[in-house]
Amino acid sequence: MYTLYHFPLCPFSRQVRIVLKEKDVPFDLVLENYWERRPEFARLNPAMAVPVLVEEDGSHLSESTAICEYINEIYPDKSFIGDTPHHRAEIRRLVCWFNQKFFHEVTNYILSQRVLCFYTGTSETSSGSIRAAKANITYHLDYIAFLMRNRKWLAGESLSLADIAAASQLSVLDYLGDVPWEHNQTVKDWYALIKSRPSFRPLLADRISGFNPLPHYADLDF
Ligand SMILES: N[C@@H](CCC(=O)N[C@@H](CS)C(=O)NCC(=O)O)C(=O)O
Repeated sequence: MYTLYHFPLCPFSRQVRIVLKEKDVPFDLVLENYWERRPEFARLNPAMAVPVLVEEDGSHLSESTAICEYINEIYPDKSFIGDTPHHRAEIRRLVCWFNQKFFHEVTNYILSQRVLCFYTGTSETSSGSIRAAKANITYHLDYIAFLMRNRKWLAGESLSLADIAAASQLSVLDYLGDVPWEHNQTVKDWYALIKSRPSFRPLLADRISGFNPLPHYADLDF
């Protein structure tokens, strides 16, 4: 049995949780408040970041993409990283887009200004960051809609790690009520599809103290 060190509103932890569930791989979750910087956690991942996947023999892996690709390789049925070199390259490009660009332009601003400030007892330092995130997200929603003009899913005709990466970022923001779904119906429909998958259900049941999601968060017909 695997153990996943995670934080419920960490998009990278969510990505790994979805992949494990999609593959029907059983795992236990351990809550890691990563800002506490526990020495025991540093021994699992010197970068002090969640997620970390620990195997039964004690070996451990970090970095969400490395973990997801590792799981995909060990459980190759229903691959999420494409079937041709070109398709794989496109999936990896988009995973990178959402894990880096989207995260740094949107999710990280909101997470650090709202959630981390709350848990660490520091006051919000920059309302400008939240304003920037709210402006930036509309460009990313437009980009998702652009990708879907000729595709069923973000990187092609089947669900891939690109969709899982994008939906993980958006689900964190949706929990906090920060996704302007009215901005683009195509994106909303795509998210409704991925949100209705059984692998997504545990995420919709997540609750963290101090922050209640809006009622539509767990509603499949939002
Ligand atoms: N590149 C890493 C990013 C993980 C990450 O940034 N996790 C955040 C929580 S969402 C974290 O633990 N940050 C703590 C830190 O960077 O000190 C991955 O994909 O796993």
